[in-house]
Amino acid sequence: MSTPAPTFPAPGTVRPDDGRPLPAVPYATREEVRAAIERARAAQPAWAATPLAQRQAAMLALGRIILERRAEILEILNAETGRSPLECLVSEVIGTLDFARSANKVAAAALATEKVPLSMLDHPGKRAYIEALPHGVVGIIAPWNYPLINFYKHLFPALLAGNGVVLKPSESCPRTGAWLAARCADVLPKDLVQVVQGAGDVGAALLTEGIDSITFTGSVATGRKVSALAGERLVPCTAELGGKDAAIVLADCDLGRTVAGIVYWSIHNAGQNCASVERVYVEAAIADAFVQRCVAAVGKLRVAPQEGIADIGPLHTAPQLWLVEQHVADAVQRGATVLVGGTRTGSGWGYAPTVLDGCTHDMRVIREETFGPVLAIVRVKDAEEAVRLTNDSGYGLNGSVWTKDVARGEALARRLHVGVSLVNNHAIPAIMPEMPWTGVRGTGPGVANSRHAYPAYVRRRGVLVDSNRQPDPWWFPADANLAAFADAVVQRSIGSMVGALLKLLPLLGKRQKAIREFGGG
Ligand code: TXE
Repeated sequence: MSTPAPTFPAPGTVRPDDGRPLPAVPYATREEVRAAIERARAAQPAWAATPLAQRQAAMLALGRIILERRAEILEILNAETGRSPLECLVSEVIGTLDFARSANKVAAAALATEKVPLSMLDHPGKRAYIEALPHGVVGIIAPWNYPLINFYKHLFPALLAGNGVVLKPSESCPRTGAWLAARCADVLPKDLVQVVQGAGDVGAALLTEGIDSITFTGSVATGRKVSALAGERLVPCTAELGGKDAAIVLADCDLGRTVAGIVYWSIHNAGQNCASVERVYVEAAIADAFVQRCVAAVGKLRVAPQEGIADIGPLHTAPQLWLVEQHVADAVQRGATVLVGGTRTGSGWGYAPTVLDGCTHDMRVIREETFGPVLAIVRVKDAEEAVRLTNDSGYGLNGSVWTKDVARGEALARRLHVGVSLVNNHAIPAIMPEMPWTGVRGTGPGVANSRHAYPAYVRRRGVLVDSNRQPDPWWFPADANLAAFADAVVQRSIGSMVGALLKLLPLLGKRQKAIREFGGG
């Protein structure tokens, strides 16, 4: 039973690392949202008409200016997330230009016009192709856990597809989105990228004020609301929601590397990663050794603020800190043991990296998205039990298997009901523009990255050009020759081609003559 939530400070007004105040950022009105969409829409047609190579060059310029002016964004990210500048650099900024380069390659394939192969026998004189057209103006609604990456994973492909964009940062980290919009203004056509600040009502206003497509990253509850409103308005929507990722540790794993990898992917960004390892299923045979090493490793981690160098930051919001404490308390109440951590750090919304042993399937820390620096360990008999428990979840983003027997690991990982299966690693496809980032169940069907994410940015148009001077044999009038023609077509499909063709050709001439007469000769 969870206790009622206390009152929290207004989002985005307190530094997570030390509690110092941050100036409030005004929220947009509905009219301002509409105006922002219209400004982007006015700039979009000229942008869509520029050659793809020019748009690709602009993406490199955007990636470059973000890196060149990284000191500014690191200071903003440090203030809004409480992470050390080094952690902000490594987790969100360092890969920007490489991401743009890869996004350019994915775009070249995803936006290429596809020629449709047609049988000249069935479709004489016809040619057809499928082209990709921008939706118009794409809205990007982002959460607070990665205030920059959660924008540019959609921003680059949406722009490459020829769209205008409206950014809607989380109310907890408005300044990062504002800075990103300013960098877009430095290198892109005026007004092409807009930013609107505010909370849920401003996010909802994007949909009611005319956006042409929406991409959403955030909680399951809000993802459902956004998807429902988009559905009502028949606006394309891709929603990437929460996760409850599991890592399965087999007895034959490389223990040192496995402990280091799982501690990283569980505690990275203070666990505030939709694909953080939230549950570890370890085979009983090595459980004691695994737990001891995890405790030793997690006990060494430093939480910002620590003279510019720290392994992780605090929780980014007060509600998140409170939720993590609720989950840990529930686990302890149900029999789990806190082996390290389990308390606030005493600075800002810092929470000590925590290892829970003896977790069971009924605990909130195993069933619900904790989204905090908590490594919850469940001891299992064998791999089969681990797979069963992993799949018994309301989420399905990543799932990983850690073993020296890679072939067995791959077979087990592909039995997990998830969007991304991994062996001996976790979560890294999130920064690979070529790999689809997607999930099942409560994680939502949305896709980020890869050409499979492109329905959020483009619609497909089919084009068919008919240069055949003869009418199609199926047109009016229906007559005895049509019946004979249809029978010969069936014979051709199920029987001998040659026999059927000998019947078809004379009938074809009769049909074409009758149809021309029907049309007046
Ligand atoms: O998410 P929200 P929050 C999970 C994590 C966390 C929980 C809440 O478990 O505890 O979500 O985080 C905008 N129409 N994740 O509160 O509410 C909102 O302004 C349109 C997982 O940040 O989903 C913000 O910009 N927009 C996730 C964005 O949606 C609306 C990362 C996300 O807010 C809206 C973050 C509405 N009705 C949190 N209501 C992940 N998958 O990585 C809110 N918003």
